[in-house]
Amino acid sequence: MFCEQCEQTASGQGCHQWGACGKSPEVNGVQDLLIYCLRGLAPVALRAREFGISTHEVDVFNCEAIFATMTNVNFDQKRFIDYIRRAIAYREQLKLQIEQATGVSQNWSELSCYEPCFDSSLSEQGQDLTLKFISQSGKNVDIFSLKLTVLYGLKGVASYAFHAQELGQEDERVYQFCYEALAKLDTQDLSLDDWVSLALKVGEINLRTMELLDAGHTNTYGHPVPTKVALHPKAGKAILVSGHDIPQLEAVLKQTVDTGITVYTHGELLPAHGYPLLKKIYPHFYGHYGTAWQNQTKEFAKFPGAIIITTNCLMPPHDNYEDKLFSIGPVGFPGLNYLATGVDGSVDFTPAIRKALELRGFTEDEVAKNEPRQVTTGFARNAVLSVADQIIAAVKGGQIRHFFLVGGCDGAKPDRNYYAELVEKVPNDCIVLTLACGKFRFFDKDLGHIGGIPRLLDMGQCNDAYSAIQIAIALAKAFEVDVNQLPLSMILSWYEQKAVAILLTLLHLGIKDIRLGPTLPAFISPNVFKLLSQKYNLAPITEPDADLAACLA
Ligand code: FS2
Ligand code: SF4
Repeated sequence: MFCEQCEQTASGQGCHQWGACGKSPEVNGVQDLLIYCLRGLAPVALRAREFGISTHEVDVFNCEAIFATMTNVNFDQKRFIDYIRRAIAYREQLKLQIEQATGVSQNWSELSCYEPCFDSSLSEQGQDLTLKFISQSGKNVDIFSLKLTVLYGLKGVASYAFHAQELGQEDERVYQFCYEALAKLDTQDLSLDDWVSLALKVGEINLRTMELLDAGHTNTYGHPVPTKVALHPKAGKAILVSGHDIPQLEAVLKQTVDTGITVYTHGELLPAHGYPLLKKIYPHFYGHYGTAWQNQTKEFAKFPGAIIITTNCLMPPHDNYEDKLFSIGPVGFPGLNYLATGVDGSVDFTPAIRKALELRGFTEDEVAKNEPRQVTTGFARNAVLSVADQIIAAVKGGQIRHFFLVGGCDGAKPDRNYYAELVEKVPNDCIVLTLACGKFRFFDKDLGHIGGIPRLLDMGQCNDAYSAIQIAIALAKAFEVDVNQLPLSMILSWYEQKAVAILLTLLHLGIKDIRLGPTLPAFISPNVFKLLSQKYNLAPITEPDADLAACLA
């Protein structure tokens, strides 16, 4: 197998025997085959679009299928075989529609005519095709590195586009680009500069996609407001919802009204508490349980209710909680309870609700043992910019010296303690902005206030990088400087491909001096990294003291 798409890739060089995430070579092979089939579907979908043929169903499928191949989303071979069948069926259906529309038979590339053999190992076919892709592209390591950057960034874009369309937010440009980028992976004649431009284009399209998702969330649930979230449970039956999918969280809330079940968030769903309409409509939407994804095997085992995982990051489930864990959408694991999406796009959560009612829930005794604890979330762009005057005055008056955006993914590696240590050491006259699951290393720290402004501001999920960007742009405008001249340092942690897309967005915006860790992506070749450091001063994290000193210099 060959996979180096995430930060925990084996020995920092690539998973070749078995995925460090738990992905088997067989699953990796069918994922590769699916991507190959989607690359063959892409030129057909682009041609169909030229002839005005509607591709909407295929557009959504394309995003979902790409999303399923992201790290910690789906480990179930059967589901990938189904996606492969559908990719081929959509491709052939579109070809037929094109021929009917034009009246002429079309010439298609070998890639767009490829038929997998369903009677022999699809996984081996995927592996062979990947070896071919490596040998075709691998002659130039830097171009290969950029091709992987485009593909991995595209996975992030597709996942956000999938979420945005669930909320009715779509943009033809995003779908079109997904096909264009997939089709370009097949080209051999692009220069290094062309590939750099394409990687930055992924970042540009990702910005638009995150904007769509932001509009979907804020139009549906209102702009986030600072909200205190209980970290201690309350007595009674319980459901825990993990992942990133807020509309699916709402569907759970809707279906549990009057059941006596209390709904908790886990991981990247913590910021959902900041959306005022969810809180207003659903009084049983109560608190947050647990921390970041890599702690789920311990946290899920202890949770005394049903658990629903809506997106990444799913870890291979352990026997002691597998029966109360349910997945939906693109998420899957062999043998895991899967709640399929109906034709109307809805999920029936009855089996999870039934399981929650069977389980004991939190007992009074258990609750009494937990000290009341809470955190505050909801400092997205509207909330922060509503006090922009106060912030600007505090910066001008010297009360606020610097802002640190410490955001991104968490993971199991011990060197991720860097981020907690850095936040602890940030001087008292500085503000820490944070987002995504990396914050769970310090999210409950009391850093105090500067003139009424909390020193730790949780802006939301990874996709709320959009909010952080809007705040930076607004502050730069207010100070009449370029974003790079703001007293702002970005210290990011990456793990999976949503983070790759976000990094490309920041580079597309010309943001410089980003510090990235805990390690650099294995798929970035030394020359490509050199190029990015020269142009953007992108640098690896070092030690908290040294990095803080450099940022404040
Ligand atoms: Fe965290 Fe995992 Fe958010 Fe990433 S829950 S590392 O996929 O998307 O951030
Ligand atoms: Fe390895 Fe990450 Fe790929 Fe899993 S997703 S196989 S850990 S590189």
